[in-house]
Amino acid sequence: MRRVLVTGGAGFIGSAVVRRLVRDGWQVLNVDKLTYAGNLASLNEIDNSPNYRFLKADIGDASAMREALDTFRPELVMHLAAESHVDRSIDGPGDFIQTNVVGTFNLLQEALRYWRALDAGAQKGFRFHHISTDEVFGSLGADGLFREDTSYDPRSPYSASKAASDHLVRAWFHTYGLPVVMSNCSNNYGPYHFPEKLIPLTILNALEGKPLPVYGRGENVRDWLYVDDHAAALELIATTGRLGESYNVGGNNERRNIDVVKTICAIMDRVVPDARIGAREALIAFVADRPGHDARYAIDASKLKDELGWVPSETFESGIEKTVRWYLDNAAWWEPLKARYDRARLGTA
Ligand code: NAD
Ligand code: TDX
Repeated sequence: MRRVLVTGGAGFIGSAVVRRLVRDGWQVLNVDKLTYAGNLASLNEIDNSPNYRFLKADIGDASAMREALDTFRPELVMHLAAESHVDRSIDGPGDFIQTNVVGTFNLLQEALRYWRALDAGAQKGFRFHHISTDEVFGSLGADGLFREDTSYDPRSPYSASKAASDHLVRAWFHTYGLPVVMSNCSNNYGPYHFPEKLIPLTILNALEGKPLPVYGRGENVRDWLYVDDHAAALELIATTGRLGESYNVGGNNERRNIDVVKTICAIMDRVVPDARIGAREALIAFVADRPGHDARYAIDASKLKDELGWVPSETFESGIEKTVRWYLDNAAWWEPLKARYDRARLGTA
């Protein structure tokens, strides 16, 4: 049976990847520190599977990573663990440098040591897949798309830390021959998304009749991809992507933030009308802009389509409807997280 070590598997995308890999017959070891963003409840549907194991550990802990690799003996490492929220990186960049840069360095060192000690056959089959973001490419004007050869131009502490990690991974391929493959994806959305991010925050505040914060004038554009489409792309890239290559992942779903928020309001008004709240668009509150707010992200995913045959299965319209309905049906998952998030925002936590 194929064995994969996933870092960050208790997070939003990592949990979608773990659920998918277990369903696809992989033996999975999920290594996660369980920061505020890690949540084992996102793995309830597979955590009784004999093919799934969990290890609470920090990717920055060399001896823990060494032991995990040596005892589990994976043929694939999928590295998703990261600090992921741009606003938090502005308020406190230290954790981003520690996990995204130093943690990735540490994991690369341990993966290299593990890979070098494998026999020739196992060495050939081993891969390290580094999962990254389109934010490393910076900010687009009205035209153009991010391609794999677009120059790096990160602008937030988060994207700079992810760019640094991408450079490290490439260096370990060219310098030491570690068999790596990389991917850079656009904004994900879908079930199990932590309620600090735009889409779940908007859904839950709209449900509760609270203000819907839109930064600046809401003109910034993001390219949205349903999380399960990303998970499918990641399994494909991890197993069949060319070594040393990177693949851009995106769904051709560019939307201005204000249009995303209005779309969610319209779905909520239709699916859960509430006379006390009325039309939810009235809840939109334009607030101070994010410092250094990137204007537009948009992905050219043609390399992934042409080489590996990946295409997304959800449109933004189908995916956002599914996502709203998931949050309405899964209050037990988000209620404790949202309550903690609201208290922290109000400074009462
Ligand atoms: P997330 O914040 O939801 O989850 C991150 C997970 O990593 C959490 O479970 C957390 O506990 C764990 N973690 C954090 N620090 C750790 C450490 N030091 N050691 C071990 N585990 C640690 O993030 P996400 O949105 O699921 O993103 C996953 C990956 O995908 C990240 O690398 C991110 O940069 C990348 N990415 C995210 C998006 C997106 O839209 N969310 C888009 C493109 C790429
Ligand atoms: O309250 C809000 N109001 C608002 O207008 C929040 C939280 C966000 N925004 C804006 C900022 C962005 O333009 O919405 C857009 C999306 O914001 P986030 O959900 O914070 O995502 P973003 O900053 O684009 O980054 C996400 O996608 C790329 C992930 O958090 C990253 O980990 C990933 O790399």
